[in-house]
Amino acid sequence: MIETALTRLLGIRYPIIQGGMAWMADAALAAAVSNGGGLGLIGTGSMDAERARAEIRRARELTDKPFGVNIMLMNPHAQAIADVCAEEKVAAVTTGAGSPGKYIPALKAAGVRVIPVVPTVNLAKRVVSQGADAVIVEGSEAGGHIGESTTMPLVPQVADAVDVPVIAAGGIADGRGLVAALALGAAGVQMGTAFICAAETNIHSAYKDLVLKASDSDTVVTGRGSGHPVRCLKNRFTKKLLGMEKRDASPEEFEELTLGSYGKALRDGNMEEGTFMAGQSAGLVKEILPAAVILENTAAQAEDLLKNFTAKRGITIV
Ligand code: TUI
Repeated sequence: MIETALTRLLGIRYPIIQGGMAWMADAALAAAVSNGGGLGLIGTGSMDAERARAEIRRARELTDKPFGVNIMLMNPHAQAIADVCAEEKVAAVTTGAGSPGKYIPALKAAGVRVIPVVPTVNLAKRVVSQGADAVIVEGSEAGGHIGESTTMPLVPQVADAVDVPVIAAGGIADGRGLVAALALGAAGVQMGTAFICAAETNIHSAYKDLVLKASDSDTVVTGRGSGHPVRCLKNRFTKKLLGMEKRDASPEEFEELTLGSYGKALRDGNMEEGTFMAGQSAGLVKEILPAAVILENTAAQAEDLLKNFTAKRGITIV
């Protein structure tokens, strides 16, 4: 068993948090991850406050383990959802796509652990000074909305700069990634892409098939020009978007095209017009497994590797 500052902070079995994937991470997935020993999250990026409350209550019926809520800060309902999280006293809130300072005091007063996703050392320092209990350091290998820096150099720099547990995210989908994260100074990992293919994730099967078939070079970042970089699986739609970026298409043109493209991927498996967000670790995801098995396999591989590291890697320390 790998116990870290993260397992102790949240009272969970494995040092693994599920990504807060908007449109995808509902009560069923969150409860499956929490029942499996990780921290499950309800991704509220596409919800309003009452829908978020309903999902929280549904998750409570499905698990008696701690679970959390991800608040996507570009969601116009972010404040109301934060209020609901405080009222419902969820175990933890993670935030993404913005700076969560104004939400931290009320959440902490309600006993909610606040764990912002940060893409830079500066934002990590700022949120810790504002009271964050831990930070998720997300490199640009991750799927969805991303920052600039990659996981490998970013995690140790944040670990050196803050005195709260650091959770590494971006490019991690197995026990080797977990061990690497621990070596970089993290107390655990967040995995999103690995859970796209959890049996409990309720999306169109074509989405899961795309992830299962993906190789190392099958993701691409769109929107770098517009300041909203999003990593997703390559398809005809991303080709079209990148073409529009080359000819400097207007923001309105982009909005018209991208609006609804997430639903088209998740609900309809529409390869022509869908945005299939996924990280570079898609190439590591090979089968559909229950969330509990994904967690168990990751932790077991990490534990074995940590115990027998030098022998397994053919390293002799002379
Ligand atoms: O939030 C994510 N990943 C997401 S959110 C999302 S929903 C969406 N869909 C389409 C377009 C945009 C969003 C899909 N994937 N990850 C966490 C994350 N947060 N990555 C980067 C950041 C971030 C960026 C800037 C966090 C803070 C930040 O702060 C800027 C500031 O205010 O200082």
